[in-house]
Amino acid sequence: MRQVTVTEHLLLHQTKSPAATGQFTALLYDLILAAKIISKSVNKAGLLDVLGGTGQVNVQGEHVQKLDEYANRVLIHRMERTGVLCAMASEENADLIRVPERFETGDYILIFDPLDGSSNIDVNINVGTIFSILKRKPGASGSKDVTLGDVLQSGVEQVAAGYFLYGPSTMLVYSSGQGVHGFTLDPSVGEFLLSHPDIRYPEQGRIYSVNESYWHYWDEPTREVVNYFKGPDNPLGKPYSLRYVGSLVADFHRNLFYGGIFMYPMDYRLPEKPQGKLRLMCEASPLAFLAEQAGGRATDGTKRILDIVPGELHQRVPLFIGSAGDVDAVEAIYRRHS
Ligand code: P6P
Repeated sequence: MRQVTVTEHLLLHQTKSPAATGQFTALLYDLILAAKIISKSVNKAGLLDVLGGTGQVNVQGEHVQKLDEYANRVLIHRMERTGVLCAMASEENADLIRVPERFETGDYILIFDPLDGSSNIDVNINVGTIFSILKRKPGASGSKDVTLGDVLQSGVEQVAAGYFLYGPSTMLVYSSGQGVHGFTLDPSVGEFLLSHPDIRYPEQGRIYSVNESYWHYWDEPTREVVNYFKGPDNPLGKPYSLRYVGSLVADFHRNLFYGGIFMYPMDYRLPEKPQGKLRLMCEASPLAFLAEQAGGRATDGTKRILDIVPGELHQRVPLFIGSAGDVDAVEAIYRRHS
């Protein structure tokens, strides 16, 4: 296949999406540089002193891994200098990250989970960086200081979204509203090259991904949803295969190619997490943007993920995401119970 770099692919598509400007290309270029730096450390995690935890607990109440913290620092350092952002938000930071006065700013807002699935790093399982790109609303505050109101936008407002997957190879999968495209990092030239143009979900799903250990904490409709995929009464005519890595980006990526559904329902295990574990703005929304661009769907069980307007930066949502027919089936079951 002729080697097409991300920049080349962007410029080609940019002519098709007038909303994208040189600013967007610059943003993605710096995001890719940050990912290359993170990828280098992830791939040598066993050899550097970056394994294990820092002993700290983050705003999510989760143990911060050294590589989490490192990836977060790399992204903030790189992206505050990109000159096109007015603000950032990270899964690792409680508050909005404003771009310091000494740097050029622009109209874009970057929201990211620097290293999702990081609890798997110590055992060499895929982890990923998830990102969501928004634009400051026209006529917004206009002044330098971005308000939270500028940032709390529904997923349908995203200009672009994607993820880097650090695994046997390092991949970038992203969409700027013109389909979903996959690029694989060629370490010998240090470039992401187009390897999976126009990714689409297979019509018929055959994999379901959920942590069934929470069975006793689910309500009746959720148990019926899971039974639907593990039983014979579905369009496949037999039980779907259960695949669950415990790393959202890895599970999402596999289902994108093989067809199926990833589920993280709400559960009653932890009173402070009645809406499940996954975050709307830095996990569910960006992946929902990709899912819909690839012909799939994403819901919280009753509402389209992209239509949910966040009430706060780290809002959590139940997530059912994947092949359209599978997500439709989930909503039909919850509707029947409501
Ligand atoms: P559980 C990783 O910590 C993560 O945020 C996602 O990457 C993953 O899908 C989920 O949590 C796994 O959570 O409760 O099944 O261990």
